[in-house]
Amino acid sequence: MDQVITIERHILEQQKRYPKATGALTGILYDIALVGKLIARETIRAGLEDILGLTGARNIQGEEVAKLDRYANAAIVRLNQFTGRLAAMASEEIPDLIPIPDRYPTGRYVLVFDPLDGSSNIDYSVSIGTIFSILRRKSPKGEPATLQDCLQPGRDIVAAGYVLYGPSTMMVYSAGNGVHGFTLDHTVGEFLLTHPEIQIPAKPKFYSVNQGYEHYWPREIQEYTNHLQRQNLSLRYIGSLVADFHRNLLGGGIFYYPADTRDPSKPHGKLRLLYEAAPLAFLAVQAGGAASDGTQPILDIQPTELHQRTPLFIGSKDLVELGEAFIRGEMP
Ligand code: FDP
Repeated sequence: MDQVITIERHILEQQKRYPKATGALTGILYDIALVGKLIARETIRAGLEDILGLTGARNIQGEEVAKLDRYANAAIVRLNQFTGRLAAMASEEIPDLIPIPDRYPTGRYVLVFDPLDGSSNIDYSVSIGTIFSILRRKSPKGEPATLQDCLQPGRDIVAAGYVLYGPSTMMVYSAGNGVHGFTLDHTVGEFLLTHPEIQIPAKPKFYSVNQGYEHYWPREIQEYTNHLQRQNLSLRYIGSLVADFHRNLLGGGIFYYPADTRDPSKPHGKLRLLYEAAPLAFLAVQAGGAASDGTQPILDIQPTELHQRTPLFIGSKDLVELGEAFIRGEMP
């Protein structure tokens, strides 16, 4: 490594591009890096301490809440609620908007996050991650934030990213000027720039989908998958969106989670628009890729609910567009 660049320095350099910046966005990104280190510390100790397993509760999605999920959610809320930078937060784990308590000042941004994506993998020591996006509030400053502050299309995201807890801990983010990846050096406790200006490779290597559900897919998705197999792509599916996305971001490929007929209560697939699909779509586009729900760019979707689901096709642009073509019935 020629030059050692910490995430703090990198974020600060990015801020200098905007002479009018107040430093609030920079502060939020710092805090996410910090909370990422705290969560990484807990994931490393999982198994040694009583932190594996389920809490016995179910979240808004009806999914079982793992203890680490609960820890990660509480850590993010606690660290961000008193800084005066945020007007509100929204989390996968919490049914409604998370207001900033009256005793603390409020700011110009909202933070939307999935504290621990892929959490059904925790007990098996498989990579998991925290996904986030930061938006400018729409409601007037000084008044309580509203749900509409969070219900903004991905095009309005100011910054987004994730922290991946894998063999190494990485933070990948974009504030609209490329995608940059940092690896946590545990010996000094710093995220160091290891992957500047990430671009999805032109030649894709992987396709990633839960092929166990193939029989529940519409015919065009089955045909699309058969087509990808004939392109000599390797199948890689971790079952942790953030880890699957990260691999394909660096290696090239597509991840998709289409709508299927397994569960009639989930006609739009499983993944959540606001804190899974939209932030990753923002990164994919910044890295020269694309993200679609099969008919339109993810970034164009106007959310109507906090926990709304969407089909997702994300990664290499050509493969995303090919998926859309199959869905329109235009097979090559
Ligand atoms: P998980 O249920 O473990 O939290 O969004 C949830 C998610 O994981 C994604 O991270 C992952 O890509 C997907 O669900 C896996 O779902 P399947 O088990 O249905 O493949």
